[in-house]
Amino acid sequence: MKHDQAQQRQLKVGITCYPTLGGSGVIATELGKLLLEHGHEVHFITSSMPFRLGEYHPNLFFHEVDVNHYSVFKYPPYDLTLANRMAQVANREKLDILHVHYAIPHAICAYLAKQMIHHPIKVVTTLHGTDITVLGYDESLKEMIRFGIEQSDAVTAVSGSLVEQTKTLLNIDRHIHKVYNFVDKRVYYKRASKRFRNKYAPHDEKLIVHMSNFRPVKRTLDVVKVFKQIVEQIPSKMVFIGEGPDFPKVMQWVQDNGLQEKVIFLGKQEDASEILSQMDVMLLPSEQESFGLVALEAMACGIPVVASNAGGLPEVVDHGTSGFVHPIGDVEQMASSAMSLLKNPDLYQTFSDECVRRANETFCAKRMLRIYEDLYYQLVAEEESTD
Ligand code: GMT
Repeated sequence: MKHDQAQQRQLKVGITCYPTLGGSGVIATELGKLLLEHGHEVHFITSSMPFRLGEYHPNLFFHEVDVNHYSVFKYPPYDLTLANRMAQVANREKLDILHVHYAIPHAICAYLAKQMIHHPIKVVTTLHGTDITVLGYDESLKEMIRFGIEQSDAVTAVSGSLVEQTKTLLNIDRHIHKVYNFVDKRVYYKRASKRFRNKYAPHDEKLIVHMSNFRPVKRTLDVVKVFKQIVEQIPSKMVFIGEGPDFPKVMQWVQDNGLQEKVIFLGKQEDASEILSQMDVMLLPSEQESFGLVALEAMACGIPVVASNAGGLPEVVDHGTSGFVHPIGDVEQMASSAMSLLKNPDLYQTFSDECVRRANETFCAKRMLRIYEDLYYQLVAEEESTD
């Protein structure tokens, strides 16, 4: 079958990701929803229901990977159970594509599953960052990551920076497609709601936001250090969304610096779109960030981002037009850039407009869907032309 003939038909796509809170799970889930809207059949093969999956759809299936904790095993065999489930589902449902998010362990599970699948199936692996930028340095896993990437039928990475890092670090020659993350503008947009502002910023204080899982790579202490400089000059409040390992350190720092009344900890929020759209500036000073999906979500709501220049962040935040990027750890410059926006309403408005334009054009969800869809069709057509 030719490429354009293959393009006519509905595809059956299996998606595996870590379904809990986190950018990779969000992207995998949102892609699944877009594929459904385009008439495809989508099978999530995951350890639990992806958290943003939404309402019932006749072409949507969820296959739970239920890991048994047999006492003979010291470690629960998630990887093997997942590979077995992938093969079961693919054989029964005649899946065309297995799209896995994260090389380790998901690309390896898909490779294993493929050996047990009785019809041609193509494996697409999307790299999100930690699998390369952290695990890629681990000698006990490096060969396995390289193997997973080389054995996939197609590999994508969420930024140009991640493509380059993967090739260099793992010494990989094969083509890796750069497919940026995306944002759904029906969810992330400048809203009229003032519910958050009315409660937390009744005197029109500026609202600075940071959203993450508080892993050390997020450098959350830099966030409060930047905020301290801002609040000394501009009436403002700091809003933290999320929780994680460095959370206690941040709480302690806030207390030691007498900022308790100025800092709001909201904890994990399943849908932060309404809150984000009422903020003024986002801070994202990460040590590593292959893309920075939260920055894009903020931009789509018209919120400029002040970030570090780590990984893919400079590809998302265009320095000097939609936000600012500064060297990792440079809290002085980050504070100064944030204040230049907060003190100058005209400049702020220009940046805010550019954020929305950039989020909706450069990172348009429909465009990214087309790229993934074309990749699937190309792989299926290759297979069918060899039949
Ligand atoms: O940043 C995290 O700790 C979560 C991680 C994940 O698995 O969701 O995020 C990674 O993937 C996101 C979606 O592609 C990217 O936006 C994040 O930048 C990336 N995190 C890192 O590179 C540290």
